[in-house]
Amino acid sequence: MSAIKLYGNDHSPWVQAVMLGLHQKKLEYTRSTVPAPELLMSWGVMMPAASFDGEPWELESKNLLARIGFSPVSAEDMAEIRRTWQGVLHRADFWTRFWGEFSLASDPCPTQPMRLLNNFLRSFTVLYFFLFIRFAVLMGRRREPKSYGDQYRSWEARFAAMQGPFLGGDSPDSVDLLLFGIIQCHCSIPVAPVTALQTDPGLVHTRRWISQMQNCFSDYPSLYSGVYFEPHSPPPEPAGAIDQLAFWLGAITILAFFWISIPLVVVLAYRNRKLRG
Ligand SMILES: N[C@@H](CCC(=O)N[C@@H](CS)C(=O)NCC(=O)O)C(=O)O
Repeated sequence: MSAIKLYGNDHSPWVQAVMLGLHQKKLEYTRSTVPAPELLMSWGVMMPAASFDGEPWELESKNLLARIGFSPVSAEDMAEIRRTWQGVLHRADFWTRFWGEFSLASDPCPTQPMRLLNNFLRSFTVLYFFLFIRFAVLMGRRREPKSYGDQYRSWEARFAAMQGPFLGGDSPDSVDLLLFGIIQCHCSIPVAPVTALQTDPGLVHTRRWISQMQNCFSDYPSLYSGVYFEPHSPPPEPAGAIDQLAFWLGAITILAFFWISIPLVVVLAYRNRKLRG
């Protein structure tokens, strides 16, 4: 594979899984936090999406992982992975925290003018996800479990029974990457599941697996969990001051033009749902 383009923000669990996979396979790729026009026209701001060697953009993290050489994921495993996403709707409890953390997750483009433009434009995707989460909360989609540790019980049993250090054996495979991607998401704007994962006495093997994943990805630049789990590591490099400024200018602009940006969010979200059935 000579050219891989990835679209997505590293706060997304599914984007994280693909980034981890690309990192593990040592595949070179470019990433943008702004969707290419043709992608925006077809799928809105849905992430991750990747284009391999100039081919049309493809969606679905598990398919993208399969495309770069990881194993297929069963529907049962996928459902069990998704169950560990509880708590994610708390990310937008405080708008200052939500927007503040996203202001630090810079677009990675190496060329400064392009990066500034992307940081300006990506504020729209942040508005999209902010409204998306607030709407889900408003519609009563957030359920408070007795313990956020419970969503990891079935995984704890699997971690206790596994032969090698990872579910994939000697090295992480798709299920490790997708599951770890969700943990990166929980840690990118820390929510209650992080405390449960740190302290629940019944999640000893889960914590051991997290440490093994962190050892394996010690040189991965978007490792948000390193702050919370051993072996500890610093958080990802925050955006520079000018990049943050570009992001906030973008945020102010889209809020000033809310009569355009908010209906656009609604149209894109609705169309995405319709297209994906
Ligand atoms: N099944 C997809 C899920 C991707 C997904 O839900 N991405 C979120 C960001 S974390 C998104 O872009 N949502 C936009 C929307 O649903 O309109 C995958 O595994 O890639």
